[in-house]
Amino acid sequence: MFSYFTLHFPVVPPPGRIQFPSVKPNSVVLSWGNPKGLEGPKSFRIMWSSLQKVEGRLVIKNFHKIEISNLELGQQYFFSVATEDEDGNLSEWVTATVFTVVPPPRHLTKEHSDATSLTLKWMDGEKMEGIPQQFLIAVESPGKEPLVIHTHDYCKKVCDLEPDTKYTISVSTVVNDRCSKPISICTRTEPSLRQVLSKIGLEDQYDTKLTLSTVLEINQYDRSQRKPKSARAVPEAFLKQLMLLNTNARSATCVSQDGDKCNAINLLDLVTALFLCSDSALQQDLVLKMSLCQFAVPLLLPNSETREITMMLWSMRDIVRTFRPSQQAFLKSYCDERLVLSDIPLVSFVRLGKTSLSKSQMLNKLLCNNQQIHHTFCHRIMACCDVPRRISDGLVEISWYLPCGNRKIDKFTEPLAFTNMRGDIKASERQFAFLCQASAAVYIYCDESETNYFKHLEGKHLAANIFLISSTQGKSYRLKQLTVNPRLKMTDISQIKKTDTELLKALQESVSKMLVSPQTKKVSLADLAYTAHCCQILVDEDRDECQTAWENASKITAKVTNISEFKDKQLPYQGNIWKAISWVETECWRLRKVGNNNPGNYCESIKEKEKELRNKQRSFEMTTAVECFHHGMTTSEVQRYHFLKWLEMELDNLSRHQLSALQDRYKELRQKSLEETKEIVLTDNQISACSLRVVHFVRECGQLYNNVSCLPEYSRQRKNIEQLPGQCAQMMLDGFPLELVDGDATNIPIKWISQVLTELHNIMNSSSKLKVITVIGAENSGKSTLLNTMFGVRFAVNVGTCTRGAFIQLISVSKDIRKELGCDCIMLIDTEGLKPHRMVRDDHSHERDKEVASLAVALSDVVVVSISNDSSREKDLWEMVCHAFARLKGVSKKKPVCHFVHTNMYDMPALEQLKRSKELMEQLNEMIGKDVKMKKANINKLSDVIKFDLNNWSWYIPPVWDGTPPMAPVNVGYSATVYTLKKVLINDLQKCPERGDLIQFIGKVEQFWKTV
Ligand SMILES: Nc1nc2c(ncn2[C@@H]2O[C@H](COP(=O)(O)OP(=O)(O)OP(=O)(O)O)[C@@H](O)[C@H]2O)c(=O)[nH]1
Ligand SMILES: [Mg+2]
Repeated sequence: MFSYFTLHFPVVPPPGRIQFPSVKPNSVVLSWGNPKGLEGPKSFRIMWSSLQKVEGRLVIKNFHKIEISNLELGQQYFFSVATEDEDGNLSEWVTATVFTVVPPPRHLTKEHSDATSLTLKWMDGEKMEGIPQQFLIAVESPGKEPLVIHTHDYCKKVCDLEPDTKYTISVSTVVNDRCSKPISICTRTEPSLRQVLSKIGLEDQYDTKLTLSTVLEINQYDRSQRKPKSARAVPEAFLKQLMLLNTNARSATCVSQDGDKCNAINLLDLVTALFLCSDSALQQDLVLKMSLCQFAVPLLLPNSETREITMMLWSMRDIVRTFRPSQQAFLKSYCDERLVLSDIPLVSFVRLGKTSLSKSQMLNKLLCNNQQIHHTFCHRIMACCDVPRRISDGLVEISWYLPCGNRKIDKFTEPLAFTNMRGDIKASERQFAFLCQASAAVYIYCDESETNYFKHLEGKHLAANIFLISSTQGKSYRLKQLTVNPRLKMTDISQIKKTDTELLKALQESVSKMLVSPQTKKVSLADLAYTAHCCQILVDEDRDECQTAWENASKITAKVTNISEFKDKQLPYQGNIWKAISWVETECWRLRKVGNNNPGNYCESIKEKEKELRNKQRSFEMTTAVECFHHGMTTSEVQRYHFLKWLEMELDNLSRHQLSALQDRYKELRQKSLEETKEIVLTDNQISACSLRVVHFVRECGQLYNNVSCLPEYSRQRKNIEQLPGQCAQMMLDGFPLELVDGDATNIPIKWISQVLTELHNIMNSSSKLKVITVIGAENSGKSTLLNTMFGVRFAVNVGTCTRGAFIQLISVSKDIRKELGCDCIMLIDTEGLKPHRMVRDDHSHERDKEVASLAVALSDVVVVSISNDSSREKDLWEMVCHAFARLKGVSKKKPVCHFVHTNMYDMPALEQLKRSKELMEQLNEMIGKDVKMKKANINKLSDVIKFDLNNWSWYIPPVWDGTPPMAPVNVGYSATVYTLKKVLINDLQKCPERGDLIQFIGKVEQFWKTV
C-alpha cells in the first residue's frame, strides 16, 4: 500500500559547479555546467541574495551563463542555481558565493620625498564617488619589515623611512573590509644630508665648519685650475672661483666629461651644503661675493636633517650697494645702502605642484635690463642644474633689482627684492607662510586643477597680495588675483597669455603697478626677523655670540653723535698729539727741516720735544669707548669676530652717507681741475675727520700699548692691556687687515706692530716664513679691489673708505706646497694711492705717499704697480713710482719683481698692448736716464732697481663691471685676467729667495722705515 502511494518524482540532475568567469564592481558573470544525464530542453532557476536580503530571481532556458548587474561593489553575494525539467521539476540547488570587486585607486603619484619621508597622492577608483571607503598603504623594501597604513585621505606622508632606499608603495581601496587590487609605484627616498655631504667631501665640515681662512689658503688649485673630476672636488672648485668673483663659478662645478657622471651634484644642493658647512664669517663672505657676481643668495636655508629653517640675516648684513631710484635721479644723488636695513618691497615667486614653466628663468628675465640675460637664479637649462635636487627643496633665495637712475636702462624705477622658493609650497609650508607675511606680492605658479589647495587659506589674514600664474595644462597662462578673506576668490587680471614673452610682459606690468601703489608693503629684512620667528623659522643672528657681540658693539656706537667730537674725546691718543709725535719721531731719521743746523744738535732738540709730547700723551686715561672695545675683543673667539664685524658695520652705517657725499665731492673736484688744491685738501681733511672705523680703535689700542708698555710689569694698567696684541693678531687671522702705516700720522707704531706680529708668529707655531706681495700705484685705480679679487681678502674699498697709509693681510699657504713655494704664508700689502704733486697739501704729504710706497716696495718680493687709464696723470705717476723705486737702492739690496697693471682697460688688441708696453718701457728708461738724482745713485735704467720679465711685465685688466652698475655683475674678463696674474705672481714668489719669518720681517719694517 505504502509503496503504491509513494509518489514517483523523477530525479532532476542539478547543474554543474557554479563559476564566475568575470567579477566586476557592479556585476558578475556566472556560469555552470550541464546537468548530468539530462538531455533535451531545460531551464535553470537562478536566485541571488546579499547578506541582508534576496536580491533577485530569474529563470533562463538552455543557457549556462548569465551576467547579473546592478550589484553593489565590495559586497558578498550568494548565488543558487537549480535545473528545471520540462515538467517543472526542480533539481537540488547548487550554490556559490562571490564578492564583487572593489576598484583600485587611480593615479598614484609621489608628491614629494626627502631622506626619510615620502608624500603620496592618489585618486578614487572608478565609480567610487560617494561610497565610504578607506585606503590601505603598504610600504615595502627588500630586507625590511613592511609597513601598513590605513587612511581616509587621498594624500599621505609616510615617515620614518631609510634614506637613499628603494621602496615599493602599494595603495588599495578598502570597502566593507574588502580590499581592491593594489596600485603600486617604486620610488627611492632621497639621500640623507650626511650622504650628500659625504658625496661632495664635506662630511666633516657639518660639525667642524669650513672657515674663510681655509678657503683662502693658497694651494695647488691656485696654481693650475682644473675641472673637477669627481663630486668631492666640486666644493673647492666652486669656492675658489667664487673667491675670484668669477661669474662662471657655477659652471666650474660640473664634473668633467671624463669623470663619473653620476657624481654630479645639483648647484642648489651645493650651495645649501656649503652654507650648512660654513661658519658665520665664511657665510657672510660667500653671500657678499655671490651678490657681486649677481647670483641670488640664500634667504631661508633649510636643513633636511634637523628640519630647521634659518633666515640668513647675518650673512646678508655685509651687502652695501649704491643705486639711484627715480626721485633721486634728478637730484643727482645716489643711495648707498646696507640692503638688509633698507625698506624695499619684497616680491616672491613660488610654485604649487609641478609646472612646466621655469620660474627662475622668468625671474632672470624680469631682473635683467637688456637682452643679455644674467643667470641670477640658476635654472634647469644651466649646466649641472638638471641633476635632481636632494637637500635644497624649501630653499628660498633672494636677489635685488636696483635702478641706476637712467630711465633708458632701468626696468623698474625703484629698488625691489625678488625671492624664489625652490620646491613645492605644499612641502614647505613655513617658508610659504613667511613669504605671505613678508612680501608685498607673492606670485604662485600653479595649474588650474590645483587651486583647491588654497581653501585652507580662507579667512586668514595675509599681508601680501597674492597672484596666481595659473596655467591650463602648461599651455596657456593667466594672471589672477587671489583673495582669501573673507572667502576664497579668484579674479582674472590678465587675458590668456600663450607665450613666455607675453606672460613676462604681464608680470612686469603687474610688478610695476604694485611699485607705484602707496599701499605697497615695504619692509627691511632686518625687521623681518620677527616674522620669521612667528613662522617657526630661526634667524642666524639669534645665536648668543652674535647677540652679545651686538650689545658690546652698541655700547660704543651709541656714544657716537658727532664723529670728529667722538674721536677727540674717546680716541685721544691718536689725535694731534700722535701726529706731532710722528712728525718729530720721523724727523730724527729724515731730517727734512734740518736746514743749516748741525744734525746732531737738531736731533737732540727733537728728541727732547718727542719726550715732552710722549709724557703728555701718557697723561691720558683709557676712555670708556676703548674699554668697551677692549672688552669686546677679549671675550670668546667667536664673539670677537662678531663684535668686530658688528662694530665695522655699525660704524659704517653712522658715517657712510656723510662720507660718500664727501667722496663724491672729492672725485668731482679732482676731475674738474687739479688746481683746486685748497678745496681738495679741505675735502680730504673732512673725509679724514668724518671717517670712523675699526682701524681707529685698533690704532688707539696701539698707542695705549705703546705708552703702557713703559710702565712696570706688575702695574695693573699694563696687565690690563697685555692681551691686546694677541687679540689683534687673531683679528688678522679672522680676515681683518692690520694697519701697518698709520695713514693720518704717516708713521708706524713700531712697538705695537712688532708685538702684534710676534703674537701672530706664536699663534702660527713659529711657522711664519713669508713672502710679500705689494700693490702701489695711482689713487683710486682699483688697487684694493685687485688684491681683494685676487686673494679673496677684504681691504677697504667701499665708498668713503679709500686706503690711507698701508695695510697688511696674511694668507696661509697650504702645507703641501709650502716647500715648493718656500714660505708658509703670503703677506699682502695694500698702500695708499699716489697723488699727483700739484694736488697735495704740502711737500710733506707728497713725500709721505712716496715714503709709504717705498717702504712697501722695499719689504716686497713682488710688486704690482697699478695705473688707471687716465692718461693725463700717467706721467706724474711714473715719476713718483720711479722715485719710490730709486729709494730702494739705498734701502734694500734686493730687487723686487715688478708687474705694471693698467686697470679699467676696455678691449685692447694684443698688438696694441705690445706697442704700448714697449713705449712705456722706453718712457720709463728715458725718465730715469734724465733724472740727475738717480744718475748720482748709479741708476740708469729701470732694470737697475727692479726685476721684470719682458714677456709679461705689463698687464691690461678689463673693467670690473660688465655693464652698468648696480645691476652689472663682475666682468668675466676681469676675473680671468686677475687669476692669470695671480698665477704669475705665485710663480714669481716661488723663484724669489727665502726671506725669513715674521720676526725677521718686523726687523726689516723698522730698518726700512727709518731709511726710506
Ligand atoms: N668702473 C670701475 N670701477 C672700479 C674698477 N676698479 C675699481 N673700481 C671701483 O673704484 C673704487 C675704488 O677702488 P679701490 O680698489 O678702492 O681703489 P684704490 O686704488 O685701492 O683706491 P685708494 O686706495 O683710495 O687709492 C671702488 O668703488 C671700486 O669698486 C674698474 O675697473 N671699473
Ligand atoms: Mg685702496
